[in-house]
Amino acid sequence: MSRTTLPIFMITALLVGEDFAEAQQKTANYDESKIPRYTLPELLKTQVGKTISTAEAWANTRRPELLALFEQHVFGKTPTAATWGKVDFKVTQVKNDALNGKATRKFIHISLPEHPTWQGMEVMLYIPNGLSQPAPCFVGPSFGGNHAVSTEKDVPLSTRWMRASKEKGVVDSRATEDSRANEASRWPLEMIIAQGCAVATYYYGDIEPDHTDGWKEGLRAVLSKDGAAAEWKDGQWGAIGAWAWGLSRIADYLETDADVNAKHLAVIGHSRLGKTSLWAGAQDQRFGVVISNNSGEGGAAIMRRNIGETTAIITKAFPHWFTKTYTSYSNNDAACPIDHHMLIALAAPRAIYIASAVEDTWADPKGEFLSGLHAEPAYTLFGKKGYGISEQPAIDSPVGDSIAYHVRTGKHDVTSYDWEQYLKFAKKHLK
Ligand code: GTR
Repeated sequence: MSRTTLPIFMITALLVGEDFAEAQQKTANYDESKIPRYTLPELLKTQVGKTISTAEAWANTRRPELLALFEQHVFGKTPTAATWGKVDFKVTQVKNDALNGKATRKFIHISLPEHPTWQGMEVMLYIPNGLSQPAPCFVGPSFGGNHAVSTEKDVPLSTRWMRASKEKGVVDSRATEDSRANEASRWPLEMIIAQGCAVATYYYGDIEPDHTDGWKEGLRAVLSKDGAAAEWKDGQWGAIGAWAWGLSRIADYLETDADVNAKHLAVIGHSRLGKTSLWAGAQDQRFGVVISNNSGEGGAAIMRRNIGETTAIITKAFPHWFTKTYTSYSNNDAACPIDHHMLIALAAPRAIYIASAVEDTWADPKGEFLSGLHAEPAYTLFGKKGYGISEQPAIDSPVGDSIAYHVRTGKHDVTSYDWEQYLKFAKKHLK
């Protein structure tokens, strides 16, 4: 039988990675009435059945317990500082008249001197000029590298592995001159700078190429005592954990940069990098604001809803994003001791913004809304307010206080509408 005569379900079975996920987008369930009944694990009840009723008990008992559950079942455990050792920051360039004189642009090379086989990460930082005080700063990873985020032609092209994309000018898994600014619409630098905020970003592939075998060439293999020969075991960190680690190392650097107020950091990410930003924000409390843009399954969406992307699909398409154990919840979500409202609650009492797009049904906008709603009891313990409503709001009508949400018009993307909300939100909460 030739491949073209194979039935569709058999062709799908042959696909892997991004292609598999894309094929599933066409056949997934998008019908609310077909979601099986589910019960969410209780946010304020510990594993031994103790009810959490104070902020103190949340901080000392439930938060550490939930963090450990997310390590064990979803993202894997981030190694401790003793594993990676010293972190070196080298400011490799400072340009005082970036963005037509409106900003100072710095490049910072972050490396691990005790692990020289890791090539390190290249951070690009824009700081508004003319401020009388250190700037609050957004910290987020990019899909395409610094040259893709910025419209400035003198930003060095990343030389690392890139996902195949003709439209993004990627040739033989490498960026080319045609790759410049392909992500600029998602990073409206002038708008952010004009609001008095700084932005620090790095290419997620600096940590690990985003494919099933990528870890062998990335930080996870470098830090493992068995190197690329290691077999990944239950509970060990996946790629999302490693990318999130990169965000915390940027926070480390920012603590040394007098132009930035490292007490006013907002972590942000889109899609798989939104899952990354949530996990970075859950672990690292230096991020006073956490932003999830269309993070979907494995991010803000409730995993038990089985609508759009499911645990079964994501762990088959992208097993490397998670710890191995997560795959065992494929078609078995009810057995997982957590759901993703708990990931949102791990930001408490810090401010968190969840954003959906109405056409992004793959990411389950309603499930993203619900995780924020069901995270609210953790915020209440601290006297903080959540959405203030219990039904998903109308399109383009942001709601909420310390937990905020919007579903905007349009597709899976980051737009200036999203950024307008994030800027207002960050300025309100980073005080
Ligand atoms: C999709 C994946 C989603 C989302 C997205 C992205 O293929 O199924 O979970 O992360 O990729 O990162 O763009």
